[in-house]
Amino acid sequence: MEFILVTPQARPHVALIQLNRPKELNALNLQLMGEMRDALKELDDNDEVRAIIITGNERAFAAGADIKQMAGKTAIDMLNIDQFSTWDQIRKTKKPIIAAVSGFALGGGCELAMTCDMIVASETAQFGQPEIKIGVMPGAGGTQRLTKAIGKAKAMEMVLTGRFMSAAEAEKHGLINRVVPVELYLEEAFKLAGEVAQMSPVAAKLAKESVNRSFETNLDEGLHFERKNFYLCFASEDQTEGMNAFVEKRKPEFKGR
Ligand code: DAK
Repeated sequence: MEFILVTPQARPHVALIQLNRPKELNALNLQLMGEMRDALKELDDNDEVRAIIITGNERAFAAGADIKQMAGKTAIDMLNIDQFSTWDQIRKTKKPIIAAVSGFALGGGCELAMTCDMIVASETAQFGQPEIKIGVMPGAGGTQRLTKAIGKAKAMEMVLTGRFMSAAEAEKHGLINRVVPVELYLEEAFKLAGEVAQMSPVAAKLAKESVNRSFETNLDEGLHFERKNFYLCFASEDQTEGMNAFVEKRKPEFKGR
């Protein structure tokens, strides 16, 4: 891996992926995104990993797709490169992913953070979809996920003007989970990931899938989907362990089976 650093056991059962193109503010070139896709697939298949953190550095989570790499492309180049399969693969990761964001999370960087399941931000984080300023528009879910997270008015303003949103504002409008001082944002993400990693990995996967389904379907279908996943939990050893531990007044030991 050239543009990301992967630590499968950064903390017990918690993996860390760090974007590592600091000079380019972690601009997401094709190679970086391919590495991200492969790393997530590996971590998703690794039974020891129960939660994943994606982070950048203090100055930038990611300042968007690599504009220098995109600048000369034609529509057919973009079609043939088919970046969407990479982004779709990221979206299909079954384990919970937390974005730990400091500094710029712009364009594809904001979209990458929103593809994650939760976002912890530093006070210096800035979110934005500034593609309009370079003559395009969001292409990796920005118009959809941002709108669902913060509502039409605010999303429209960000997408149409390219205006950045501060971490405080992003928290106020429900885009992110929490804001902490810059020296604490990664630690806070580890804390949150650590909490998730203590839960049943089976239930966590099924719950993540069910919450995400709510974005894709109507209430009736969503409830139906939730119900099936709820039943499926009862096929797991973790369900037996979790309920027995409660009755026996002890801490459960989940195994992900
Ligand atoms: N791409 C390439 N290089 C970038 C970059 C980017 N997005 N952002 C920053 N850099 C580079 C700068 O060119 C500069 O490099 P050098 O000149 O030193 O070689 C270096 O990073 C430091 O940046 P600045 O000198 O500009 O630093 P400042 O602090 O002055 O400004 C900034 C920081 C973040 C405000 C500024 O760099 C900026 O405006 N960056 C561009 C932000 C942007 O427009 N982002 C959206 C890009 S479009 C898709 C998936 C995703 C996408 C599209 C399709 N598919 C699945 C099909 C996504 C599209 C986008 O994200």
